[in-house]
Amino acid sequence: MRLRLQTDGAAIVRGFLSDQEFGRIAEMAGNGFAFLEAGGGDASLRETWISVGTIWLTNLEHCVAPELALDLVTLLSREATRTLGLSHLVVNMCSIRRLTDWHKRLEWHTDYHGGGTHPYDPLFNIWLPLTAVGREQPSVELVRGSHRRMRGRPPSETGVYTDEWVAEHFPPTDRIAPELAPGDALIFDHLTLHRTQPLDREMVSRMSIECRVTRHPAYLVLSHSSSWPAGKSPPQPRSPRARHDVQ
Ligand SMILES: O=C(O)CCC(=O)C(=O)O
Repeated sequence: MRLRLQTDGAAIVRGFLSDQEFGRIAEMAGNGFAFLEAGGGDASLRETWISVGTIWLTNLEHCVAPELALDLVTLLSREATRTLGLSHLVVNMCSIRRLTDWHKRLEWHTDYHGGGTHPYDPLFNIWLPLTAVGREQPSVELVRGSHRRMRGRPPSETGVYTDEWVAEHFPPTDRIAPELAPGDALIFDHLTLHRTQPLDREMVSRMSIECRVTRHPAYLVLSHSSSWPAGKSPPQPRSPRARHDVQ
């Protein structure tokens, strides 16, 4: 089924990363987690890794060579702009996740209500699996079209919605959990309801990047001002790759 960002609140972009880009990123992410596993990092860096299995993108420079971490930010910004048009990568809202414990999966939520992204509206999550997902390893399950109805809702206390609540408000046929290959991207609106895809086994092992990109005018200005990292040109929209897929 073909998804459209505007109407479905989600889109799949096959081959969002080239094989070479994917290899570099997967290696860097693996090295970041290996650093933490070997006891590296200060208490706050280790805390998010231990509690939720993530490294904030702003902390990656403490886990791998800082120039590699900056390269990753540049690459993600460039690919986001290439795919979504003029946009700004919200680096402090991006993270790398390694899911090894099923109990640390994420329940139904929207990034807007549960992830603190509402000040950046409109915002999209470019979810990049660094492992094939949807069969052996969990994909992200989302409710197609939910972004429209979720917009009017006040922020919930916990940001989490129960399965019963979702079943009551949305037809089961609107739920999708795409199969994605390494290098593919699942892009979704920050108002789209989503969770870690449930699988009928407890063993999981997957890495992914949550890459949050805003189109809020104030941040677009920022992306194209002097605040861009010294020596780096801001990303320019190039001939779009499959842009029609994500309208
Ligand atoms: O990695 C997952 O399973 C869920 C990702 C997610 O909820 C998010 O990126 O907001």
